[in-house]
Amino acid sequence: MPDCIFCKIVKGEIPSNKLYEDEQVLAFLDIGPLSEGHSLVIPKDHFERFDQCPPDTLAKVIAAANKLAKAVAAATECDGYNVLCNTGRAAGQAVDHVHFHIIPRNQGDGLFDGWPAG
Ligand code: IU
Repeated sequence: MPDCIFCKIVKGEIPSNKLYEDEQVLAFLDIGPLSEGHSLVIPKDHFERFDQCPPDTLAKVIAAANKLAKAVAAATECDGYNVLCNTGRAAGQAVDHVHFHIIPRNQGDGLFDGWPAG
């Protein structure tokens, strides 16, 4: 995908602050963090949407996110975190290369006020 910004990050054509990398998965700091430690976990292969990513690839991405979330939570000493995969413009997906956000949260930080309900 020549015009995909995340593919360019995978190929090293655009720099990123890498947090984790293996054959199939890359994790890096979000360039516009919602909180300290906001990270993205992506498959190296290009899939536009969550529902287009094959389950075995998804399993690798989630397994990496699982480890990374623990490390990010420990490093930032956050109270909690969100793991999010926006899919489609209506749901806030801006970059068309499937990615999971890990967003550290703290009590009263006001992020996502009103959501999730309760
Ligand atoms: P979204 O779920 O597609 O809305 O999230 C895209 C994220 O990618 C968003 O948080 C951006 O700050 C982030 N990002 C990035 O980390 N590096 C980039 O070069 C670009 C976007 I473009």
